[in-house]
Amino acid sequence: EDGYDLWLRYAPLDDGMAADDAAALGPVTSASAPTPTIIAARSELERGLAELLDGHEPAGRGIVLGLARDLDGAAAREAATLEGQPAGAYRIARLADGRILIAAQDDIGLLYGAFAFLRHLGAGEPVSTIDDISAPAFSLRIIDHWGNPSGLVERGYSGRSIFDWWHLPDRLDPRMIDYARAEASIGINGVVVNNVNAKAYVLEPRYIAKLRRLADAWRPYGIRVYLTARFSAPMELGATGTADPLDPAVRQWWKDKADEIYAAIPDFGGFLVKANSEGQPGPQDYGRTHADGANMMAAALGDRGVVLWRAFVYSAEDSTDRAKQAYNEFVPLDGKFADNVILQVKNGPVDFQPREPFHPMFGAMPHTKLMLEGQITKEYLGFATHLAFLAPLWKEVITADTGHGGVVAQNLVGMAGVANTGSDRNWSGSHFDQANWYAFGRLAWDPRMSSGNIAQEWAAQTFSRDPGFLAEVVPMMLGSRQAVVDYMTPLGLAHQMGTGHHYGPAPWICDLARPEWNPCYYSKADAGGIGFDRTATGSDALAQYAPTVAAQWRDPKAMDEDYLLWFHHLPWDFKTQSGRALWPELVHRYDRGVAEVDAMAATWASLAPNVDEQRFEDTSEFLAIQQREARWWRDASIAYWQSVNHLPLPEGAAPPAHSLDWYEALSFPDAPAD
Ligand code: BDP
Repeated sequence: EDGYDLWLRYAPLDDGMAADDAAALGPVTSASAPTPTIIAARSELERGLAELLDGHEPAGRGIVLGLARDLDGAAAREAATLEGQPAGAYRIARLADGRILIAAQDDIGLLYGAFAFLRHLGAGEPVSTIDDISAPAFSLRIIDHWGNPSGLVERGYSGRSIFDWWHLPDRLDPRMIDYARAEASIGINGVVVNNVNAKAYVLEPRYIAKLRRLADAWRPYGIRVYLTARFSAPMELGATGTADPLDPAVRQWWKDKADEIYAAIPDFGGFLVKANSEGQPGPQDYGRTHADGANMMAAALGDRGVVLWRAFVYSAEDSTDRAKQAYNEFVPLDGKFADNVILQVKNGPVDFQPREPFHPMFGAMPHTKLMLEGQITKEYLGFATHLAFLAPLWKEVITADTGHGGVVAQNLVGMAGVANTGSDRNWSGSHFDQANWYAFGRLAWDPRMSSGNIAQEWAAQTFSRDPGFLAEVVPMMLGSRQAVVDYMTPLGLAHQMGTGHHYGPAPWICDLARPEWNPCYYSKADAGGIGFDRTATGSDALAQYAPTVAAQWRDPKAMDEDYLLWFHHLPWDFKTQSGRALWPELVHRYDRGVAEVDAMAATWASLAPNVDEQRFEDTSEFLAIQQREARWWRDASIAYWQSVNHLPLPEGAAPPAHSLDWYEALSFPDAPAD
């Protein structure tokens, strides 16, 4: 058990259940002509059932895969319930004659239905109770890879890139098929294969050939490939003297490039673009707007694909409040983007922090398509080492009321997750980080799913269906992200991580060239207090939210304190809702985080009988690191705040293990920084 099989482990059901299920199941047949996707669905079912039933011969009526148009009688009536549903929807039903029907309106729906059926069985549901109809909430369910052609992955903590660019197109790593199975099993239908900080040369013909090999391999699994395109590519590749989006030669170059890609890959998804952000080129270099740039690329693609234009922008010119910049640049452009442009907006206004309020652009651009970008790889949450289940983080955002009519999820056309996969045998760098990949896909399919249900079905398939095990591991997962928030950045603090690598505490950093690179910029801690005033007396970022939303965060005495210091600069003796003053409350939250990690480690230790030795040990070792590092975060942070506020430790609080100097002197030359 090395984790390679992910949640597609298909571990044998216990004997009684396997016998019952086998009695109710029979051979897999297809009512529809075999296409590569239908063949993939059948073979996944056959493979999964053989493993789950573990030698028990299916003796009942068969499992029928069928497109609605190929079915008749009772099966057709069940399939008709899918009418009007979007691509990929499926229906799983038990027919009166005992057959199991997996029906859909398109091939990919059959594959999704096959995976769903195996998921139900894998989670331990008896065949007799499985009855499912499901459709994806969003049409775009995308994974963004941040790997470079060299094989290094920016913010990757699980080895090298999974893409073997060196040997492509001549050799396709068989892992690419397992990868596609995994993505399809959670409904992912698009993969951006290269870093947002892209090289121009990935648009050269030799890369298009590599991409084509991947596209051909993934097509049966419903996955379209996308490329990050560097805005200055025509210039860098020597074709034009400018990258100005209004220049006819530039426009023609992109059009020709799109035609060239579509000739090789007829279902190419489109371009992802990071423009005028962190030094990347973009339309503003030519005095043009984001809309000018995005629309130029959109015109090149036409109705064949989409431009995913990132809204993650911040510039040195206006660093009064980095959190305001994307909204300021993009909201005035509402309605100016072409139909096939989608703005890809990070979940929060700064940058994938352990907790941020939802991005104020959500709901604020009614005439523009938006999608949410989440980070599955845990750049700011302890890399792959710390256990933090992220479904609660994403749920917090997608269920937030925008105040513009509806919750965030209702304002989206898709979700994109920054991958945490790599060449590590277990794909994600740690076993529990597989859960974040899984959860992202499940939420992009159905944002109404609860974090608890997702954790439960993942853990049952990945580790053990034992109810006693699940009763322990699911709550442990659900509390894990809040634990990280508490020991790293409690009460709405953000960006206190070390420079460059973003691992470990560095609240004292205050001397970097650009103000918004410094942790002290975000904490604004001084002798008088701590926190970023984003009310009208400060940056007034609060005004970017709808009035009802702004109102809920305006009063520090009454608001949800999880966002307290995000929006308010408060004196150290400010009275919090617990009755404690801010300083002891802050210390209390750090301690709570540390205690929670200790509890997680104790829970895990008690689960040894339920988990195979290798994965148990791997996870135990990481939890031990997390216990130590949670203390490091707490102690270093408290030591620094004390150097600023000169306050004694609250009664009963343990003093930091070392002096502030000791923490400041630590360095991490070997931490993966990019
Ligand atoms: C930041 C990462 C950086 C990415 C950037 C982005 O530190 O490596 O390039 O996000 O999303 O969080 O473009």
